[in-house]
Amino acid sequence: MNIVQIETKPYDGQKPGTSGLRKAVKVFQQQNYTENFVQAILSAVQPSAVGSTLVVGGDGRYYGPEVVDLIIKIAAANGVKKLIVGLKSILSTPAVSCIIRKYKATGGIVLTASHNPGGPNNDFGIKYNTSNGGPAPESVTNAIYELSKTITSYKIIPDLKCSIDYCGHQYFKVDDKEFEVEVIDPVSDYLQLMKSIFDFDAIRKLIKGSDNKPPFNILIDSMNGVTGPYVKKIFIDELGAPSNNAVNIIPLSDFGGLHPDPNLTYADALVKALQNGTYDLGAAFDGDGDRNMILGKKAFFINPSDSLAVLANNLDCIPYFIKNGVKGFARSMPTGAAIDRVAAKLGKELFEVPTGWKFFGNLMDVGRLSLCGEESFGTGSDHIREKDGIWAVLAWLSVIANVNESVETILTKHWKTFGRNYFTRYDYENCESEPCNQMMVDLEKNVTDPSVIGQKFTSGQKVYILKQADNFEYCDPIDKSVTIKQGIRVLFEDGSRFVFRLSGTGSSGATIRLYAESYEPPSSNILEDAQVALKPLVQIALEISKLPQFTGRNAPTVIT
Ligand code: G16
Repeated sequence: MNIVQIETKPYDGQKPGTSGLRKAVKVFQQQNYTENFVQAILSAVQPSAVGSTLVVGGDGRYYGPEVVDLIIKIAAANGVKKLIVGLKSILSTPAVSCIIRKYKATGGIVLTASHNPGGPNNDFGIKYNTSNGGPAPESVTNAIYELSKTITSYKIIPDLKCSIDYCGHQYFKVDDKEFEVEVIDPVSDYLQLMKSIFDFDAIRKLIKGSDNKPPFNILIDSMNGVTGPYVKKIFIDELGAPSNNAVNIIPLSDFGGLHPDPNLTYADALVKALQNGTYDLGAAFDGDGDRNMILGKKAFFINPSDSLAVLANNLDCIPYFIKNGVKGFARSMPTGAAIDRVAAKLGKELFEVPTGWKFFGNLMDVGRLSLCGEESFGTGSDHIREKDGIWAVLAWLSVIANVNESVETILTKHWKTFGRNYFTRYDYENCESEPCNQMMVDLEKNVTDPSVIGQKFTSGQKVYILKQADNFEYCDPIDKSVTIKQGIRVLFEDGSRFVFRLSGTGSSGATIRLYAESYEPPSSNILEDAQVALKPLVQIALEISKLPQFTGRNAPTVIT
């Protein structure tokens, strides 16, 4: 096999965002664009790329199989020893993490733009995960970016032909050394891991019904993303749910035109299907299977920040935690602080990290973190180093099987014990970048001016007194790396707060996220609609930030 060195020129903007490089498919299809980035990854992880084993797969979106083929040819030319590839390029993000860890691989390349729409006119993405199975830390992504700015050539074996349409081992001779591609079933390793974490018999009993108990009726929506085969195997074949209780379970390269983001706006079909009360629990996942949304009967919505807190308080329903114990908890800064109250009650450490799952990895690796989550519909534990949508549903089913109560009752009882952290997020998607950047600069300047401390802001009957504001900064307790400018927080005397940050996962333009939160103690008003409860605070956030003036938007694209 002949290795060929191809001359190339750098492209601007190959800077990975919150989780990898995400751009329009057409951007990745430009001459050498994808090749440059793959070469930059392999060069950045040198010398370990030489003789290394990498896991490769993605969410099944358009352009994935072509990029897998390129990765095989470029990896072989760069001295990689072995690739473990998902059949037909399919591997969910949690499965990649599981497989990297199980087979002690050097790392993995995940082909996904997560919850962004797919197809020839939509998005593609590439991210690198390290040997702990988690998204590469900024030291690695910065190194990749720096290399992408100066790249002059890449190495490839154009004649290497390798099929990923059947499972098995394929061997090639490159430079007198053996190069192996192993194509694997995407589901089996992940299924084994789930079986080692949860009590499948108990969940099966719940779903099928037993003694005098009727079946617990679930509806799972894979939104035509990668979770389809996992859902079929786990919920239908293994746990006995009727086959029509899972929908959109064939991965499609354009997600069938859906926007595979499991929230109340884009997963509205699930919301509608649950409204008439037929189902006891509904769940949806995003394109690559790491996000989850959970609904109770009649589409009772579980906010992800509450979901995390409920699981934290009930980990003794899950064999994995009974066996391994519960270390600390963590959430991203914008995530509602409901879990902080559980941590305080249980006497556990609580970490507040910037947005991005990669910030949880170090804490898990040193054994200080068991359960973590983010408001962006991410929940997970130290069983892998990615958030895990299917794991989250199995965790909820374990709790329900154990306490024998409905989703709504579990959550209401939780609020009655801990009080309620009302939480909402407003997204303003696809705005023009420049005015958004300016809004953030102005906002930071205004709210961090010492003269605003103590200032009163009134909306309707509510008066908020500004206590403190900053742009969130984080020093990793383990490697001491410092990450700055992670969102502008404005805190008020009564414990309410709002946060503004720009999304790091979009492929073009800018998305502003506004997060608002307030706390009501158990004896107080805990059953109000979150939108009603938080409206005055949101009003003030819009006023202080002048968002409507900067963006020309009078309403958000998505409200959670
Ligand atoms: C990614 C990260 C998450 C993070 C989210 C934030 O999610 O993996 O840890 O919470 O981005 O997105 P944004 O920067 O748009 O607010 P995913 O599911 O897109 O990989």
